[in-house]
This record gives sequence, structure tokens and C-alpha cells, in this order.
Amino acid sequence: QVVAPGAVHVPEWLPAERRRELVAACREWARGPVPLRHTVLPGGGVMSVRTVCLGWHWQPYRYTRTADDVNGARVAALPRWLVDLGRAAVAEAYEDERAAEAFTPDTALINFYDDAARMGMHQDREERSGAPVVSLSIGATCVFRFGNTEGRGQPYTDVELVSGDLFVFGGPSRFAFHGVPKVYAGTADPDAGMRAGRLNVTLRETGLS
Ligand code: MD3
Ligand code: FE
Repeated sequence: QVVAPGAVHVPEWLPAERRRELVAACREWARGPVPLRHTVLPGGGVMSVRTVCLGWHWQPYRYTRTADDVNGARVAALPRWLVDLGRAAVAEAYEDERAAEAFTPDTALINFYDDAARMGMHQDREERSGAPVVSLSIGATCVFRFGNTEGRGQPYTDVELVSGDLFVFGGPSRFAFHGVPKVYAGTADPDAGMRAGRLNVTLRETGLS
């Protein structure tokens, strides 16, 4: 389950009950204060994924406290229980309690994919922190493409992410290119309360204040 140095995949880490709780919470966050929406890129492109943020609002390519690219509202707070879930995730993936206690995420990005949504290869470089990123997947199965730090192309490794999977990206993997080239239709997770599509929740330290 170690895909690359610092990149650890823990299949089906979240039990169905925790998945359901997270899905229910995501439904609430999707309503506002900043609604789940397709992010518009500076060049005018529109992401096929829909996103809502907690703690800090990500807009390409910076973090703000208010969603001035959406409705101007202040983002909802990152709840303590989600911070604790992130710490438990780091402890599990790295088998390292110290690393888990040191993890102090201050933002969550919640991405919703319908069956046609994709995410192109990119790096996440807006954070001013070397802390790991915790990723939780719920719902439909996808192909996650984990690349290298040099560019969007090969070498990369394709990994299937299924409902409940945990992935932690730290150390040298933190700035690797990655993307989601495919979501498999017909792989929903009704036990988690998802009839269609895929949710991905990432927990991060922005390093901002
Ligand atoms: C590796 N999300 O939100 S999660 C993103 O499934 C993003 O929604 C994808 O890429 C998704 O930026 C992939 C896995 C992930 C997230 C952040 C990373 C992998 C990462 C940051 C650095 C390295
Ligand atoms: Fe990313």
C-alpha cells in the first residue's frame, strides 16, 4: 500500500457508518454559506468537478477566507471532528503517532464528481506547509493517477480508489502531479448514502493565518 515514498494507500479504511456521517455532513456544507459549485479557472475554463471548502476557500490559485469568486460569503469553519479524523488517518497510514499529533489541518476541500467529471493532472502548491495531505474517497470507484514531481506525463501509477479508501500524501509525494482520469459509472455506494457519483475530501494545512 506504499505507492511511492510518503504516499500510502489504505483501502476501505472508513467503515460504512463513518462514510454515511461524512456524506451527510457534506450535503449540509454543499448548501452553504458557500454552495457546492463548478470552479471557474482564470482562463475561463470551468472544472467538471464541483467543490466546496471549509476553513479556507480555495480559488485558483490561492486561499481566501471569503468566496469572492462565488458569492462573497465567509467559508464555514473546519469542524474539530474532521481535524481528529485527519489525525487518525495520518496515524493509520504512517503508523506514527507523532506525525499524527503534529498534523494540524486548517482546510478541507470537498470535491464531488458525477460520472463524467474528471480532474486533470496538477500539483497542489497553494499551501505554505510541508504537511501531508489526507484524502478520503466515498461513493463511485475512480482511477487516481499518481505521477511524478517533474511534469504531467509519465512515469505515473494508476490506482483504483473505492469507497472508504484513505490516501495520505506526504514527504516527497506532497508535490507530485496527480489527477482523476476516470470515474466508473454504476459503482455507487448506497451503504454510504451515495446513489451516484464520488466524493473526495482532502484535509490540508495551508500554513496561512
Ligand atoms: C497528492 N483531488 O483536490 S485526491 C485536489 O480525488 C485533488 O478529488 C483529487 O487532487 C480528488 O487537489 C485527488 C488525492 C490528492 C489530493 C491532494 C494531493 C493527492 C495529492 C496533494 C499532493 C499530492
Ligand atoms: Fe490535487
